[in-house]
Amino acid sequence: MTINNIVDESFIINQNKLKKFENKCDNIKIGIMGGTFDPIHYAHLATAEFIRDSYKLDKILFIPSGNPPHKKRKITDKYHRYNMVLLSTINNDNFIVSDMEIKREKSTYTIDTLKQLKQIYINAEIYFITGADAICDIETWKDVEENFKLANFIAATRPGISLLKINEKIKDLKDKYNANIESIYVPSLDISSTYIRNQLNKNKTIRYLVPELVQEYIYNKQIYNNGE
Ligand code: DND
Repeated sequence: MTINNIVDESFIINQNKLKKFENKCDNIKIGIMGGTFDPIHYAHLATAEFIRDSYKLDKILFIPSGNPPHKKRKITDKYHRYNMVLLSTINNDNFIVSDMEIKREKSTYTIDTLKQLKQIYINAEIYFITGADAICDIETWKDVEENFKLANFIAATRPGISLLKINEKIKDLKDKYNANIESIYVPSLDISSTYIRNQLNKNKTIRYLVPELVQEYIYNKQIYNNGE
């Protein structure tokens, strides 16, 4: 089977997961894993799984950003990034991918996503998952205070940023915005999308850093080999 066939199959499997989920989403806890995912890697997946288990979340919705306004560099085509998230989640019934930000033409802000999620999943409780770096930058996000009103936030540790620093930031956010936010220690995986792109630029290995299908997709589509 070619990688394009596997993407098509992943799309259908994901559509079925979404349909089933939307019919049965009352009084459930949904974790949201938003990201540029350029590319998605095992630290994203392990963090999401660890938090799903720790917080007894029913499902994790992966939401790849369409046009992330916070990224200054040129990012990879959104459909490639979306396809790689599909390929990464095909084997996990608890992981579902949403294309709501991919479909949005304008800049993708979390506040718009949370409002949309609240309309779709009316009686669900929403937990937005962020890594330590994202939580430290959260005050630069659009309508930061409103984000905190619409969702609980979970800030995961990430190599290089101590739990102490995260907890100081959380205290500050709670004081300023009355934010519902908690930190969680997740097993450290010192992997980043930047590191993976650099490895690819240097024609070096990315094996065991990303799911095999993602690696195959990257090589097949020849992304990340043009100095970006
Ligand atoms: P990133 O571009 O940082 O995602 O975006 C994270 C989320 O923030 C997305 O949903 C964005 O839409 C939202 N955001 C950012 C800026 C402004 C606004 C919204 C706004 O509304 O104004 P990455 O693909 O880089 O990473 C995805 C997640 O995984 C992040 O939370 C990151 O911290 C985390 N992560 C790790 N966590 C633990 N260990 C590692 C990690 N690598 C990435 N090794």
